[in-house]
This record gives sequence, C-alpha cells and structure tokens, in this order.
Amino acid sequence: MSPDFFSLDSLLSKEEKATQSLINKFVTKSLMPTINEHFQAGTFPKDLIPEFGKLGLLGATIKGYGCPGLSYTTYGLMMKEIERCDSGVRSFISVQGALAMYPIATFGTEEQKNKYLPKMAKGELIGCFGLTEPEGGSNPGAMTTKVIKDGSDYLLSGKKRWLTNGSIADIAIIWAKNEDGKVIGLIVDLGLKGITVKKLDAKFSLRVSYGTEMQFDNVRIKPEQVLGVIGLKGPFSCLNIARYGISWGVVGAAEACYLEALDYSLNRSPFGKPLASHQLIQAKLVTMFTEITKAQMLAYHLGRSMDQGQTIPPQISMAKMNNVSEALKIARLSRDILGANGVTYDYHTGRHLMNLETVNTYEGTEDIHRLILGQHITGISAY
Ligand code: TGC
Ligand code: FAD
Repeated sequence: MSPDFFSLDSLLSKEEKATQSLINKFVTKSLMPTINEHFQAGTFPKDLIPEFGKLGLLGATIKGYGCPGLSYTTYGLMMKEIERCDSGVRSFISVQGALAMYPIATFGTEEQKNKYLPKMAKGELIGCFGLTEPEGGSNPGAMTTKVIKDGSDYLLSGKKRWLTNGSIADIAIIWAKNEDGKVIGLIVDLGLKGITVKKLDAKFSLRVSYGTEMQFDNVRIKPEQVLGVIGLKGPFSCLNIARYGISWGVVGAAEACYLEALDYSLNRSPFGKPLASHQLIQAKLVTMFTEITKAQMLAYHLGRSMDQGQTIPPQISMAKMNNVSEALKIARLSRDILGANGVTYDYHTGRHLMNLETVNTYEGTEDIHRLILGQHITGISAY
C-alpha cells in the first residue's frame, strides 16, 4: 500500500480513483514482470504501446481528436502509477503526450491536429521532441539549428541531442531559429531526406528509454508542417506540461523505493532483531515517509491549480525541483538500507536511483529550476 499519511485518497473523486486503480493494475500485471529485463537489455516494451493508447495514457489531457480529455489531476495520478514501475516508461508517455502531441494540439492547424493526434493517441504514430543541442541544454535560446526559406518551403539544418523516443519515432517536433533569429516549431517527418538518427546506447540511467542524436542537413520542410507559434514560449509551454507530469511521476518512484526499504528492514535481522528496530534505520524511514507525504501534497495542489488554469510556471518549477530532488534522496536512502542487495536487480531501488539521476537533469536541471524560482522571488535573473 502506498503511504497516504495526509489522506490524499480522500481528496480524489470517484472517477480519479477509478482511473488510478486501472493504471495501477495494468502496471502490476503488464509492466512490472519484465521491467528489470528491459532495463538490463536497454529495450523498451514496445508491444505495450497500443495498450497505453487504450488506457488513455497518450495525450491524456487533450480534448477531442481521439484524445481522452482528462483532468490534469487524473493525468498526474496516472504518471505516479507508471513511474512506480520505471521513469523511462513514464518518459515515453511524457514525450508522446506533453512534448509531441501537446504542441500540435495547442499551436497546430486543424489539418495538423486531424492528421496526427488521433493516430498518436492510439500509439500508432510515435513522436519525439528536439530542443536540446549538443553544446548545452540549459539555455535553449542559444540554439544554432536553423531554418531558411527556399521559395515557400523551409530548409532545416543543425544537430539535436537526447531526443527521447527518437529511434522509434515517426515524427519529431523540432525547434529551430528562422532567418530573423526567432524560434519556430516544425513537425518533421523522420523519413525525409537529409536526416541522420543515431541511438545513444551507452547510458546507465533510463535504460528502457531510447535516447537519440539527430542531424539535419538541408531537410526540406513544407510550409504546412510549421506550427503556429513564434518564440521560446512555444517549447517552454510544452515543458510546463511535462514538468508537471514529472512532479507526480517521481512520487511513484519514491513510494516504490520506500516500500521496498520498509519491507526489507522489517524482514532482515543482521544483529538478531529486525533492521527496522534500530533508531538509525527508523530515522531514515521517517525522512522518506515525510518527504513522500510533502511531495504528494505539492503535486496534488499543483494539479488542482492546473485544472483551474491558475498555475504560474515557477510553481511548476518548485514542484519539479523539490519532488525529483527528494525522490532521488529517498532512492539513495533505500539503496543504503538494502545494503549490497541494493545494487542488484533482485530489487527495484537501484534502477529507480539510476533513473532519477536523469530525471533530476532533464526538463530543466535542479539548479535551473532553483534559478527560475530565484528570479521569481528577487526579480533578478542569475542565469
Ligand atoms: P526567457 O527570456 O525567460 O523567456 C523567453 C520567452 O518564453 C516565455 N517563457 C515561458 N512561456 C511558457 N512557459 C514557461 N515556463 C516559460 N518560461 C519562459 C517568456 O515569457 C518569453 O516569452 P516572450 O513572449 O517574452 O518571448 O527565457 P530564457 O531564454 O532566459 O530561458 C530561461 C530558462 C533558463 C529558464 C530556460 O531556458 C529553461 O527553462 N531552461 C531549461 C531547458 C529545459 O528544460 N530543457 C528541456 C528539454 S526537453 C527534455 O528534457 C525532455 S526529457 C524527456 C521527458 O520529459 O521524459
Ligand atoms: P548543461 O546545460 O550543459 O548544464 C550542465 C550543468 O551546469 C548542470 O548541472 C546545470 O544545472 C549547470 N548550469 C547550466 N547553466 C547554469 C547557470 N546559468 N548557472 C548555474 N548552473 C548552470 N532534451 C530534449 O530536447 N528532448 C528530449 O527528449 C530529451 N530527453 C532526454 C533524455 C535523457 C535520458 C537525458 C539525460 C536528457 C534529455 N534531454 C532531452 C536533454 C535535457 O533536457 C538536458 O540534458 C538538460 O536540459 C540539461 O542540459 P545539458 O545536459 O546540456 O547540461
């Protein structure tokens, strides 16, 4: 049972609880049994993608175009259940929904929405998102990928790095600068001439997730593939949704680590009595329990404010920064309580710990969110 010290459950509607329970059962039955194998092999459970679609996980908050139109709170609860299993699986869903479908739903034409969203909601068409470049991801304003006009077409050139889902994707949302130096978004068909996709295999974190690097050499883009937004608010709006999902997701990973450590400490007795009876172990468990409770409340209140359309981006930064950072600390504490077993695949904590190192970095590093909040408080940008 997930820790629920401040009765999060009592704050949820019947429908929200039902959806959470549906995803919980799916995770236990279909994802958990093979996740360690996939992590070790560096493979994604692709066979389950159509199932993600049927469960409403892809583009969950988008209304119409074959998407479920669920509330942000429901979406958050779904991400918590998925990341209880693995951050890399949640990443697939975040990228497809928040980073590939959301910009089409928000900035796309009717033709673009009708063409892409219904298939993406079913998982028949996979998307990825290219904002980060090899020379640095924290400052997307410094991107060098560019588009120049060629008649009514555009020619796209440059390099993007770390595109999650890239090697199994059909389309990429690519952010590039136009001739006026303004950032625009393009829906790029990955079958086009001039695109090279390289898989980034050598990573010890988020191993079920396919990271890629993409090179674009004068790729010809038709005008109907351009999104209707100009400036960095385009990609940053997508990040708001993905960062929100992460703030819930990592609560699931933290709960999984806590429950594993609690069970272990009650059932192992190196000094003739359970580990859980020692004060130092109890102190660690209490820290984990307390931080999980605080993270649940932060994510819950953020969800309700997103549903009311009242959220400001620094609030999302606080939830992403705090919840990931605390989940990472909780995973480290659990790893410690598990002793040597904590570095084996017999337990899930070690995998969560490795994954959370990535989650702390992507979607804005912990310190970038600290700087966003610093600017919000002081009015001074310290980037
Ligand atoms: P700044 O000058 O502050 O703003 C530029 C324009 O953007 C607007 N804006 C936002 N709009 C919507 N939501 C937000 N959160 C926004 N933040 C800023 C702003 O109003 C302005 O609009 P306008 O109309 O005046 O032009 O931007 P800056 O260039 O100084 O950047 C600030 C900074 C450092 C905070 C930003 O660059 C940043 O967030 N950096 C972190 C980059 C990042 O998070 N990258 C993530 C890449 S994608 C990824 O990691 C996917 S992981 C896979 C998964 O999720 O599973
Ligand atoms: P850098 O920007 O080089 O920063 C390095 C360090 O310096 C960090 O600790 C940072 O906090 C610190 N730093 C940077 N600037 C400052 C400053 N002004 N003041 C103080 N400290 C600073 N990107 C995408 O576009 N699409 C994806 O799908 C995607 N998926 C990813 C999947 C994985 C597995 C990973 C690891 C990354 C992914 N990313 C993706 C990229 C991710 O968003 C970037 O890694 C992240 O934004 C940080 O950029 P960077 O790694 O280049 O670090």
